[in-house]
Amino acid sequence: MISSPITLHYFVFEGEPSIAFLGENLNLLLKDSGVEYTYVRHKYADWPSIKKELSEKMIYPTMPYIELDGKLYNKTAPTMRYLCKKLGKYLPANDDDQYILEVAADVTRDHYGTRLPLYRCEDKEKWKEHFEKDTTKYLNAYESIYQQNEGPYILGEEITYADFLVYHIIQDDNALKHVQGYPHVAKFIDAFSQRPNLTEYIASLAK
Ligand SMILES: N[C@@H](CCC(=O)N[C@@H](CS)C(=O)NCC(=O)O)C(=O)O
Repeated sequence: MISSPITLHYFVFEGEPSIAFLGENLNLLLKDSGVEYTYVRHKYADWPSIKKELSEKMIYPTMPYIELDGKLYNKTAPTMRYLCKKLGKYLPANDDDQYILEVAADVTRDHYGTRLPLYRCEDKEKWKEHFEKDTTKYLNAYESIYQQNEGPYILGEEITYADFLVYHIIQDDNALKHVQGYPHVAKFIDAFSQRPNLTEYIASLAK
């Protein structure tokens, strides 16, 4: 149960789309859940002083992190799983499904590792190379993950925390427009974009 408002903290990356990178995974999950929360975006220039302050309150401070019930939680996927337990949703029913979700989360982490070096990269040739070498590889991996239960989500009808990670890395990798050749991924993206608490927000990002 969540009894107090949540604050999500992350950077705002100037010159990059405001959605960029890890904080958005938590933002999407919180928005979808309908729980009350505030999203605070910090300038990177302020990070040294924030980090110093956080060092007394958490192990190895990094963004994003959340404040909940007077405590701080960081590291994206562990924080998502912790929140899911508190919310009582987005979690699997058994260990085998848990394993599938962890595999999917792990794949998104690898995918993120290939996208990160392109931060602020304006070289179209490098993006093309990345798309051909990495993005297509991961879209194929997601296709095999999503086809297992016929979708629209990884485990079938019910969305889980790993679906938020998959959606957002595809979004951050500028690959939402490339999912047509991957029918189960396309079905997932379509279902995700139509979630009642997300649809307006996702449409606003496209403007
Ligand atoms: N594994 C962590 C990675 C967090 C991370 O490296 N965050 C970056 C921003 S995207 C950060 O805080 N960088 C500043 C630093 O490491 O001091 C997670 O999933 O949250």
